Amino acid sequence: MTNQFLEALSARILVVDGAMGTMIQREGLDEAAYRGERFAAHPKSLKGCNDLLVLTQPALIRRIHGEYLAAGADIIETNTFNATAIALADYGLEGVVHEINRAAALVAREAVAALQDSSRPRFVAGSMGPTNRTASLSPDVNDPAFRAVTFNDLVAAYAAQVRGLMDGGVDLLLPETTFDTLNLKAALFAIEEVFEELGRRVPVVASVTITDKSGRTLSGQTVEACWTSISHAPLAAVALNCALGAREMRPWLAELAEVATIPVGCIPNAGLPDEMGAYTETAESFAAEVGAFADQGLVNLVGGCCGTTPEHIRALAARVRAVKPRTHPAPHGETVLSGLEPLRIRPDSNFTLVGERTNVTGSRKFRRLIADGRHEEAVEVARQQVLAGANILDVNMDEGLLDSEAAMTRFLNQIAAEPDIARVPVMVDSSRWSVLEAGLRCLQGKAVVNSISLKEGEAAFLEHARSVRRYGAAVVVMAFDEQGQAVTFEHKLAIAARVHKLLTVDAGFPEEDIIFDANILTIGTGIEEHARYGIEFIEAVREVKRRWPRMKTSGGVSNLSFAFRGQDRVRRALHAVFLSHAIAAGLSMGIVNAGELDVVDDLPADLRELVEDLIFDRRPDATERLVAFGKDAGTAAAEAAHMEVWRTAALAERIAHALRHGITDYIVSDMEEALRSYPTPLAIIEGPLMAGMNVVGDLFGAGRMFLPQVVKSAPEATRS
Ligand code: THG
Repeated sequence: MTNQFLEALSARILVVDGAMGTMIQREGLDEAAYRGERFAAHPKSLKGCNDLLVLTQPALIRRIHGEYLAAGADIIETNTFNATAIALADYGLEGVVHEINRAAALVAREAVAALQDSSRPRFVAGSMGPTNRTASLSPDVNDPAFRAVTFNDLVAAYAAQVRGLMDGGVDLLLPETTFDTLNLKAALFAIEEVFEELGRRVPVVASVTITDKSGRTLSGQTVEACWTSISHAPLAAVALNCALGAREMRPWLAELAEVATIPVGCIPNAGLPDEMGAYTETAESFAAEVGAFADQGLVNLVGGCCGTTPEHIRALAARVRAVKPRTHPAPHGETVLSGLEPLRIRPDSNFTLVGERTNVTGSRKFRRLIADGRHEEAVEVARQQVLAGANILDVNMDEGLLDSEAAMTRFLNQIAAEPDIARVPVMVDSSRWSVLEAGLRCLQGKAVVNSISLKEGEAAFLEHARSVRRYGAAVVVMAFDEQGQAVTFEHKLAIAARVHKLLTVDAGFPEEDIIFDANILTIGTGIEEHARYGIEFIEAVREVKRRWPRMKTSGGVSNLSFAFRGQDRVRRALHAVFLSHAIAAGLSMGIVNAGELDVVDDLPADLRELVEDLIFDRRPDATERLVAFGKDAGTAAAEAAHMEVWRTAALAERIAHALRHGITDYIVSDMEEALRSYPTPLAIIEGPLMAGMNVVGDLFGAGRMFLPQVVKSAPEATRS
């Protein structure tokens, strides 16, 4: 279907109108003017309620639209910035939401119809402000998990606004001035809901506000993280508006223009307000600043926000008329998730670690903390996982005695207030859809749903998949179907093929947002049928990667070793060896105990052989031999002996070992010895220290060491 707005947007730089508020302010309307006849007896003061003017002073609003159109605006915005039940509640006007939005669209349409210029089409954009409440932040300093508005409240409020705007005949919708991406995601969710309800859609442009020079939204996301959070929505364009003036906006506009695979807009204020609150940029300087962005190929859409007037728009429209619009980059096909910051999983990326400890079924300690309401200590578990190198946090509240939906909501809201945790994306882990959905409603970032499957058939699977997509999350799909859990290579691949087709063809999922989990099942149980579980997983990963290179693979690594509970050294060795083979086969990510990963090359040869015998089912007595090793290794004396063998090696080797493991216990004595054996301190740095770091570098380069392990070795090198 061709759409005039989309055609115009691809043909030239489009100009959006300027501020409505500035123009209304000039009129100096009093209380009576706001009320008109109809609201003369309204119980609350209405002065300042600009959105009401489409009902009480429609001629004024129509005239302002006309001035912007005459100035050369291609797009005029409806006077509906605050026209949601949430924002209008301040005035006691929740009851006229539909009416205001419909009337505002009609008034704007009339202004377009009255224009004596058929040289090009003009468009009416339904303006949808952020509301006066924020879904990702707590207004209560004593309770970081409190929210004054929920995702569902916002969806309901926005849906009502969208119905009114669509009823009035807008050409596009413009959720704008986003300071919290979760509010915007709710707006986009509501828009899709109403489009579906009406069986009709219009293009959508989303606009975000960077509030300060840190380049982040008020709710803490970087520009790319925010773009990632909304990249699922079928947007016609994405823009930055408001807050900073054009000059201060430049780096963030450049960042958006770099990553956005759709048209980009820039709708700044008329500069930063001075001490009196007045906007200082003249029409000429404003047009020059924004015009420069056009020259630099950064924009497809320009316009004015607070403080701009028809003069600003006239100058701007003239300035960009002959400038070519930006060409946007093609979709890159890479998996990108986000918390406050983006997580890009590129083909050459290192293995992605998903922290497993924030799971009430996977950690006794975490379960206790959640059950006892020790929220702050529970948050520390998340922090530990991220500090230990987790790139994503798996959060699971599936415990019979818990209200899992409430526990999920509370915990996600709580960690949202911790910048060093909220930095990373969240994987919402539950076997219940209601819990997954509760989690998605708390997350402004692009999250991962863990998991859905074909267990209950295709219809339920597709319904959940479409819903996940509307929330803007990636999805883990377990190798499970109507027949049950897939244990063989063939069954796993058959499910992967079905899942791939259903998700990409029927549910509109991009391949890179699908994470296939081929089931890491427990080995070493003594049951014959379990012996090949490790092999079947690794081979399935290899084949999935070969057939669908953009699809990701994952697995719960600690499942593998449940049979060795209590024998930590064996469990860790199993995880390290299994992971090294699975990663070599193409495994993209794994749910692991971050901070408890061994480097496979450091395992003693005998243990490694025992572990490989078990994983690759190389001998029938592999389990018994490993259990026997585990019993011996479990004794305190054996642990101590193992720990200290490396201390008997030569100095250079000891330094290399300490570097690899981040062991700081012997720095002083080793360095004293080095100072005696090497001619100068520089010789130590250039000799054994460099050699040690090179080993770390090589292991990392070969994918045999993970970033957190490398980072752990860095302080050792610098302290030396
Ligand atoms: N695939 C997907 N999601 C998953 C799994 C999977 N989520 C849950 C699980 N499997 C992955 N997470 C864990 C977390 C902890 C443990 C295992 C898997 C674990 N816990 C210790 C135990 O049970 O022995 C408990 C230790 C303690 O209490 O401290 O091993 O496969 N998609």
